Amino acid sequence: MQRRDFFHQAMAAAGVAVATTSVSRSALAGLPEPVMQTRPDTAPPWTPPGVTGAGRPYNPVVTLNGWTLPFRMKDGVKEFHLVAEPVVREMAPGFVVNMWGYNGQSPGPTIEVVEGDRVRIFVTNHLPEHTTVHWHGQRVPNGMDGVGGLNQKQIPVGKTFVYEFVVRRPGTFMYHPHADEMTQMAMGMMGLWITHPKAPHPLIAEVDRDYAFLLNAFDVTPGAKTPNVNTMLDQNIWSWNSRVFPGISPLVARLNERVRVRVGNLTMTNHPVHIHGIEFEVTGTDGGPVPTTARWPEVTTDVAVGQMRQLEFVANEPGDWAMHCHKSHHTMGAMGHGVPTMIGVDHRGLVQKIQKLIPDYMLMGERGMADMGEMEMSLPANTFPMMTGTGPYGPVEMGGMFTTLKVRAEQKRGDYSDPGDYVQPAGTRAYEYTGPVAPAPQAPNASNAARAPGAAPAPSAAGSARKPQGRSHHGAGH
Ligand SMILES: [Cu+2]
Repeated sequence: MQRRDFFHQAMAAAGVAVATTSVSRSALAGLPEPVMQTRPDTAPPWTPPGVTGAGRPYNPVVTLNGWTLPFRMKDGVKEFHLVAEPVVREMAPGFVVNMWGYNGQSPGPTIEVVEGDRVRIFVTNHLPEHTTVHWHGQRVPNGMDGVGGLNQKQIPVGKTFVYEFVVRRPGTFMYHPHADEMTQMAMGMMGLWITHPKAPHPLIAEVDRDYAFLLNAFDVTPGAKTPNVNTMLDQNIWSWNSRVFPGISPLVARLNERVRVRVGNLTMTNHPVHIHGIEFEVTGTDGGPVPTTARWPEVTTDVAVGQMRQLEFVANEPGDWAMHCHKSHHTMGAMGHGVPTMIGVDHRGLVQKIQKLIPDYMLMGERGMADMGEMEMSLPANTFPMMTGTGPYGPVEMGGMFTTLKVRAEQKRGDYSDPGDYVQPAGTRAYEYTGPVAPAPQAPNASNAARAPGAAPAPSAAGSARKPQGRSHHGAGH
């Protein structure tokens, strides 16, 4: 009963559901009761309240649209219970995907420990096939490294394996299967692992806010609910912690707080993570803290496949700042491939004719793609718009790997709630010039693509503006 009460009290505020089966004495002696998360909201930071042996106090991480897995102490060992299982993840409001994950969600819960801890992780396999868990980046005994066939037998369906090791290195790590990797990661099996230093560390700053998320990607045909697992590079859903904007929580900071953001990449391509409004330094990787002399200022850092990056900055510029992957097609929502570039192509009169044959036909991108942000598209039942999300000044025209960094003077310390839209001081916003305009000079051979909307098309319009349509990734909206 004590165990149940502890979990209930600790997790009630975080919206975490504890399995409702009763706990027998034998269960307490054996497997820790699995803790399940039923909601995709960002859970408040979690620390083990009053647990003896839980290590020195640390400032816990906040996992974007995720949560931290509670443990129990048993004879000085931190015991966790991961359950690998099919889950249904809400990637954005109205858009759910059948995934595989851990303890009710994809990604799985963040495991958060202190350097020097001995951990024992029970992994129960409720997937339809075997699995393993690899503790990416950590120093572990060879038999605990989780590569199926090489380090251990894969965990059969229905069985529970135990991993046990001492956490040797502080830093930012991940966990994921090393069994049928392509399928299991394409289905969303992954999680974060954070190890706090056991003592003040010269290269690891004490920060006010510590955010963490994984870059992941899926290929979900618009209207479908299950990812295509054989897709190698052409994923169409680009997500952070299996969420897409506007379903991704903002990163919130009080003015002048020091903020750390831990980003790991388990997609099949690299992601240049870009933050507006401030400059940051990469203070650590999955290999460890970066020496101070090896750091330099950045506003974008590339996170390659299988890498982790720790970004740190002082949030000293108030506002709502965009934070996104700089590959522009990664801030797009679901869309099919093979869409030709239509800029400059004159469609006047054509749409109505096509709609007689295909009622759903929609003209895409005659003036660029910005119109898509406000167009009411008729969408298949289970997907999200290609560009989505609205700011105080209209459509944001981005989806996918995008969120905001919200810096406020009035945000309270430790308050992670969304402060709403930033109110810009008077006279500090871009505005329309309404004075006289001289005719713009034009180059003699100006491209047809640059003509003003509504202007008469040049004779070679369609031929010159359309890109070849051979391979799908030459399409505009890929
Ligand atoms: Cu990207």
